[in-house]
Amino acid sequence: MAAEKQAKSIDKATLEMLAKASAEGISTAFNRAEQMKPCPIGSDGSCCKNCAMGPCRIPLAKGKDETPEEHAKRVGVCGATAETIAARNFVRMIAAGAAAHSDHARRVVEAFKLMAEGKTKDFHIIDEQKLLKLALDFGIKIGDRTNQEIALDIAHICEAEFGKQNGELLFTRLAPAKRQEIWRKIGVMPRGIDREVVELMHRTHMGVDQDYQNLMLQGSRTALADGWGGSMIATEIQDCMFGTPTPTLSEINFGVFKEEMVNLVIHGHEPALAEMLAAVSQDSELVAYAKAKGAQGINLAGMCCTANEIMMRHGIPIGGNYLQQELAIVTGVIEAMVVDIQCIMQGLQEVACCYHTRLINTDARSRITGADWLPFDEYHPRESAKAIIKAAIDNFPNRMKHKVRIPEVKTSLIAGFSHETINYMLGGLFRASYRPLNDNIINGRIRGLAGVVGCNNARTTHDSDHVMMIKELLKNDVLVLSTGCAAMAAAKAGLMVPEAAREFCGPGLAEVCETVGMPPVLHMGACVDNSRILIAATAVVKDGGLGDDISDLPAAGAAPEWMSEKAIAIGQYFVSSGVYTVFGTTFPTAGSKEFSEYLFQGMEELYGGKWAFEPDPVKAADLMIAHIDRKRKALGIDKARERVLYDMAMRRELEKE
Ligand code: XCC
Ligand code: SF4
Repeated sequence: MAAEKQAKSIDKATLEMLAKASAEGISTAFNRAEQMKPCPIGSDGSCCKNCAMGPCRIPLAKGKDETPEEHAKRVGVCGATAETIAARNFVRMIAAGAAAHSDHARRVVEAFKLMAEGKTKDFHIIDEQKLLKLALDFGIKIGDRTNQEIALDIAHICEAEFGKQNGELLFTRLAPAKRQEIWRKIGVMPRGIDREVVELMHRTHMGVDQDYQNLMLQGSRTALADGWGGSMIATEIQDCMFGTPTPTLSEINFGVFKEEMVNLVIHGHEPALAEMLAAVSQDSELVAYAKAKGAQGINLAGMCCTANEIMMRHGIPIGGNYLQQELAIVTGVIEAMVVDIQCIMQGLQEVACCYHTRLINTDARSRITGADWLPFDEYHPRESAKAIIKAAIDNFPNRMKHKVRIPEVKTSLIAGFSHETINYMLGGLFRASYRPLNDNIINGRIRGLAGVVGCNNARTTHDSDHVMMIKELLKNDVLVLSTGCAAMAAAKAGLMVPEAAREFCGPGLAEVCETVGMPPVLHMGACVDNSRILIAATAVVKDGGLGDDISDLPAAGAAPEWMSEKAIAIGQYFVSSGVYTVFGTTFPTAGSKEFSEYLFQGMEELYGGKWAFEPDPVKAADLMIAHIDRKRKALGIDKARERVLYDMAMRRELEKE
């Protein structure tokens, strides 16, 4: 019997555009994934090309019966074992991911510094409170100094965090005290971000570190330099300069594109340009110019994490998540797709060529052959943004009318759940605190917390694993915190409105959400904003009653459809921060049983957190729930929970009547 063909997506808009793409002969990641099967040795992490005696490919072990002689043969030319090779490949993914988040952060700090120095007039300090909080965190004198002066000190300190040769990254001080001690004891407290990435690259060079446990120490240190360093710097400085998100109503999916308007999609990760586009897109001169070209106005939408950034702060609608990027162009109404860095498929250019869409590169670090080049000038952001919008408007008359079709699919969402918002929402203006959240976890209405984050992956049904996992968690009273493309999947499935609580949650969680008026899945932002989840987890610890470390919390993390190296870096910093973290789709160390077991078991002894791999999203959710229940038991709050379960059974009975 032929294997059943896997559905490509659960999203109607995506399926509609896939059909259109296929009818128009457009190649997308979806069909390329069918044609290009993953290399089995590479996907297991068993291929090493770290020197020119290789590439060496280590075949899979024969299982338990493997003799020592057979085992000894399964090594590379230099003698590297499957364990070493898998570990080196794994930690190199961490290095790349940490580098990506941190280079994003560095750019944001540079823009912040230009603002503080008065070298650009287009950006300002929007969140003064956060500025002052950062000044306190860093021990900067406030007194009667101006915001600009304080900001400049903050910029210098943040800049120095990248190249710090010795000493600890400053934001690690925000972690629970016990966690900091664990890191110091193991020797993984991160120094400068650049230093950790460089040391990791050195240690994975041919003939250096060949002990997988030792390699993983540097893996953890580098990942922590991301989570409690680069990513956290990005989030905090962005909040200062662009505003800390507060609850915002918006919409998501291709239905946000407007046929009669100039449609501009901003895709990538850094919010500076996106912020400026948002600020000038309704500029009266530009709107008049668009009208002169026959459009009714200018419609800005986001894609991937940039979308999360400007939706969280301004309610700008989201076009779609990672696997929808090529299909957005297939609607035939995108005048320009403006890209900066990360998660931008090279395939976009070929798709753009089949329509009138202009693909516009804006960042010198990230060029796509054939795409237009309109660089973002950080000294003159406003002018750059205007030039880009003008280019989009100029392209409006070139629409190929016969190729236009916008799926009538869009969903409402409420987003903007920064740590500060959660604090305020639960505690109120005068007593902002996490106390009500902790109380509801202790009394069992909320069973636990889950961070569901990460990408889409063309090797699994688009959005399906995210949505199935999240629904299973909600049904079991687990409050979900989400970021990145996972958050967008949840939003498209209608899980980010308060009304979702009644439909999808167990009675305890539903009651809490309805009382507070919040959705059961809290959108916390882009992937760099996973740092917000770390801060929220720390706030729960500090509020008391649930242990004294992140690893004590009834909480778990997951990235069911992950694909990027950034996701591995995120997973590793969650694990190293004490979180049980489940990945789906595929796992990049399967070629080494011993190393995988270290990730799945051994790490827990050191960190109190560990990795898991489970491609079935419902089973993965159940693993998370079982972990949450173990933690509840250890805290002695499992009894309270049992009573609530009884109520749930009663409620089901009531519903039947
Ligand atoms: Fe990229 Fe950030 Fe992954 Fe989405 S979730 S595919 S990394 S856009 Ni960050
Ligand atoms: Fe092969 Fe060793 Fe060179 Fe890797 S480092 S390619 S295992 S010889």
